[in-house]
Amino acid sequence: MSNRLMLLTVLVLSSTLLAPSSPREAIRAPVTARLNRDAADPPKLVNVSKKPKTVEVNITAGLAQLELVPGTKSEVFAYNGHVPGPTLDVREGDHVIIHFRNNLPEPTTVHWHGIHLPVESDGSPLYPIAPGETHDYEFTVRPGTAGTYWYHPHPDRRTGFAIGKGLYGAIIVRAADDPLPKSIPDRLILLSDNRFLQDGSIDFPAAESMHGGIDEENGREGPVLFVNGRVMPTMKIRPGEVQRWRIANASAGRIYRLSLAGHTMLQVGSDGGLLEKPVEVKEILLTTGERVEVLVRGTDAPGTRVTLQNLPYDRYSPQTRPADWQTTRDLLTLETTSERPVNPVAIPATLRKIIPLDTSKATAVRTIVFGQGMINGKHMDMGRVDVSTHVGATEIWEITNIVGMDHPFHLHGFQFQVLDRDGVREPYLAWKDMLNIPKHSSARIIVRYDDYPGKWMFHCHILDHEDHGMMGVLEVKP
Ligand SMILES: [Cu+2]
Repeated sequence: MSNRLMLLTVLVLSSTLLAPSSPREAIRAPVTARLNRDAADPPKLVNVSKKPKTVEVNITAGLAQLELVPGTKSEVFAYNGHVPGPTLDVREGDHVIIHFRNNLPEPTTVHWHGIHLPVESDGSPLYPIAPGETHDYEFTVRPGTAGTYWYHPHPDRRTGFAIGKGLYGAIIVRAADDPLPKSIPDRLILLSDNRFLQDGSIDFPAAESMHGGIDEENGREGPVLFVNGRVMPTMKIRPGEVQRWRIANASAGRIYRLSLAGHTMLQVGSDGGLLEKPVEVKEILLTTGERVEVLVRGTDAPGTRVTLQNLPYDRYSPQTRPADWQTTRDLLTLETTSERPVNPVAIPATLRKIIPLDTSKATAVRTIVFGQGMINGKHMDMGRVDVSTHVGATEIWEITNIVGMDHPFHLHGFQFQVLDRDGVREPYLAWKDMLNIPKHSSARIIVRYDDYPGKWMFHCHILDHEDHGMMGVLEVKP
């Protein structure tokens, strides 16, 4: 890697000078007039079951031609013909059955990111579905896990390609007893970015090319930023209205630093559902695969337009940092309508109780070292077990990033709690399945494997890193 990195450094320095005319930058933000479309939520999967507390849906992954960028057709991979895929909307306690068909020309899986489920339904690379094959994914939604999740393919070494081609969708798990007032509307904000060639095709440069090398190093990014598959859409809010935004990062490598100009947001949830108490935030750092739920209040005068922006965040190593990384990018417009003001709603001071996992019960401390492209000095081997444990065990994982770029950690199957970052105690309790580990830093998490024995994945969620082996296997024995 290091020789290649040096080579890349030279190439990037020279490519930076040439960048403005690069054909890979051909499609940027298209003409503004075409952009102001409503940030309509993606369609929802239709429940075909008549049984109580049962959700039965059909998902087919296949090829499609879609206008992702207005005025340009792209060949994509799509769930039920849509990018993003239709939203899976379920309730705690529901039994969920997904009849899945793979109409793609390559093997795939569906991973239900963040959902606590039997290992056979996790859609890890250990359970591929061949072209033309079908598979039923099945799980019961655990009480206490209401929140925002997402689903995407997780095939061996092809995850970045398959998601980049268009395979990603949201999952909303609703609570039996949500403490937030029912009058608060919720809006999905599913973030993604992509890169296109002039003919509209999605740009996946050859692995051995200079751009392919930069993608492998950085994690593939693109200049076109999408919210729910739309470029710079408009969302509306009534004066005084409070909206619940469910924000998910489905990008391959981009880490978002979100800011709603002039507004604070009230964070109420993270990956595994609600926090104990709302937290006022000015900006949100959202790593790949991560989710956050925030309340946004319409405090502006009718007709006011504000922008949700992505502020610069330096997750990169200096060698391959994009030339324009310091550019602030617009994601969506929030427009205050001239409708009559909404009566104020009271936000509860306490959302729920999260019981901290007991560090004195930990039976092992695992050391996980993120190097460039490797975990603990090894590349992924599906035949190897990297961490072996058993159902019921509580463990502390000490995750250290020894290199000069961020690596986001993801654990399949089990939500964890963050204990501390660089020795600084986590300020509040939350259930997490994603944790950004910034360059040259470390964090400690605690996890309990309550049930569901089997072989689970843990990995860096920069898709290019994961595909190139930055992944390990956790075996939870019965
Ligand atoms: Cu990584």
